[in-house]
Amino acid sequence: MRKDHFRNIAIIAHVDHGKTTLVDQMLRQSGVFGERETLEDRVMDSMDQEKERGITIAAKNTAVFFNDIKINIIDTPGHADFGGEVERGLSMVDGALLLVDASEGPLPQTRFVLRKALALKLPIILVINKIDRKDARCEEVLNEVYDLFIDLGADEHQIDFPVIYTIARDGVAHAALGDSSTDLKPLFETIIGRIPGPEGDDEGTPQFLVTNLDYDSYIGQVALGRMWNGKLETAKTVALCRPGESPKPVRLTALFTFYGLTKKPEEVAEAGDIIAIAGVEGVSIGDTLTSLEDPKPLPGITVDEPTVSMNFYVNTSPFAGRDGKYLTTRHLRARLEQEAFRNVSIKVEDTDRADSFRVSGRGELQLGVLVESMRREGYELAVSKPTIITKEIDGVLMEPVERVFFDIPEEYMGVVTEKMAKRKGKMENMKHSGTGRLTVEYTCATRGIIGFRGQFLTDTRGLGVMNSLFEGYREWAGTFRHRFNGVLVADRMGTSNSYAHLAMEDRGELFIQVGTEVYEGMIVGENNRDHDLDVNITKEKKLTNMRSSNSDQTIVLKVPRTLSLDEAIEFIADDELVEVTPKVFRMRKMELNQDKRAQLNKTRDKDEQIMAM
Ligand SMILES: Nc1nc2c(ncn2[C@@H]2O[C@H](COP(=O)(O)OP(=O)(O)OP(=O)(O)O)[C@@H](O)[C@H]2O)c(=O)[nH]1
Ligand SMILES: [Mg+2]
Repeated sequence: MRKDHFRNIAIIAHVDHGKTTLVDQMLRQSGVFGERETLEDRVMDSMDQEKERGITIAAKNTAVFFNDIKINIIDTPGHADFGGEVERGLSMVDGALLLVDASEGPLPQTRFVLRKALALKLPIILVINKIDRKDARCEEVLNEVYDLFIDLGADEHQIDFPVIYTIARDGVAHAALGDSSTDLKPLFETIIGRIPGPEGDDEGTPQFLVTNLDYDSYIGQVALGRMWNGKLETAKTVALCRPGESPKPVRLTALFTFYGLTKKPEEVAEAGDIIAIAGVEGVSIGDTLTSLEDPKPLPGITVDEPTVSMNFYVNTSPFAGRDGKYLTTRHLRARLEQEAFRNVSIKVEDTDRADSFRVSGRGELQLGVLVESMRREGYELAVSKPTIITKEIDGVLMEPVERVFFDIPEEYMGVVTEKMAKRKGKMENMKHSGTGRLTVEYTCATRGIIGFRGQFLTDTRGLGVMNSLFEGYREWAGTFRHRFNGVLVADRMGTSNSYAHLAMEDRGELFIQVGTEVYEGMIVGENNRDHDLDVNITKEKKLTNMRSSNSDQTIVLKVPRTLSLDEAIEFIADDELVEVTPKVFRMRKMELNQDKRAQLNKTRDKDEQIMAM
């Protein structure tokens, strides 16, 4: 039975193409807010890190009404690292709005999300957004999107998509460029007209598939998903089914449907709607809630495999425990397990060390966001450099490969070519845009891309754009260096001073301010040379007489290079860690003791020599 009073849609796009901004306007124009209510911009980006980073990290649900039809909307993230959120979001809906920036056109993540939507046979509405941009090129972009559909093997029916032109920021949608529309009505009408209502049988066996877990400060732990069939009622006992386990009776304490930014308590939830439930202990993603008498579980949820992993350690630095609340292995384990539980695209495993866990995800940003969340919650920890996850297929060692897209001013082609060659990248395509810019496409081992983004932005003075898309697994490309310079390492505990800072200026570039407390093994700067150097950054100037101390006053020190936490994680090498506490982060050698480190280096050099023979 088609339930025509519902529509379930997801909004998908490459990062920054305007999804969340469009949802703002859909909320405003559908009357779920009072006239006077002020809405902050991108209100769905409600997490602190989403606001700070200006990107969506977690998919979120909302619902609006148009002509008495309830439209459940899922706003998804556009950054590739959060692709798992898109996959889960798409599994709940009957159609998708594919947003494409009117100037940038389809970009790598447009391809990823469209491929996922097409595989689920979802009808698509193309929304060409930001048509107010001076450099908008709607017609070309439309053609590029057609090409993309064809390239992805879309069938005729799918290619016959409607096109809407929008200025999401102003809340205007046009069915045809230049028509007189002043609001989003054409978009709402197209959603109602072109995306079918959900199929579902209210009289059938209830089937609610848990697709997302969320924490609500009022309600506590909630499970989100779609009612595929039947009805659910509060205070009734139902069966919780998990693939591979026998059904378990559970009682629902509360049911909610979505309405604007709120969850509305309901007695009954009907087939076809997207709902949230509370009160079911231990519920996890992929579970089905169904009838106890005649359980009909749905197949669980699968998302793409993780490609990158990082080790999380208990903080063992000499400064451990100074500002954190949660310090122990037990704390770390509990928090990481909670993360894997809430987010199926993250996996947590034990390692051969009791105080460390291997955490795997889709990319370094996803893992970086987790580290940042943990420090804000009061955890102390240390993390290693992100490494890629290799696989053995038919006895051959395989590694993940990305397709990397650069959009750069022509003059930076040289430096990009050189850097990509060092990373064993292979140029696949190059196009002149005719405006002094180049688009260049490479395939490159994921290993080569980790830690490259920061470098690339510096190399192109912030004028380059870099995007990458997971391509698949290829044969291991052999070893190459990740960082070409060594580091300056503090050789003792103490406080850095201006005299020692000045003395370091010829050696390399410092990362710390004068007056920073350091410990033996802590990284204080980048060496100009390719090896590590132990330095005394606490060394005081011996005062020989009064005059020389006067000359101290004229010292002008170079400003140290400050790295963000993300940049520090990108920067460190295999034998280094980033120590993270709620207040600070520091880079350090894994082995703090300089004698032991020297010994390790000797053994490693010898191994390398043997390997080279
Ligand atoms: N000129 C112009 N800018 C827009 C328009 N719509 C959105 N923007 C801007 O584009 C930027 C990104 O908007 P978001 O809504 O955060 O994009 P998003 O697709 O949700 O981004 P992610 O969720 O991180 O993938 C913001 O600075 C918006 O103000 C538009 O129609 N015209
Ligand atoms: Mg967004």
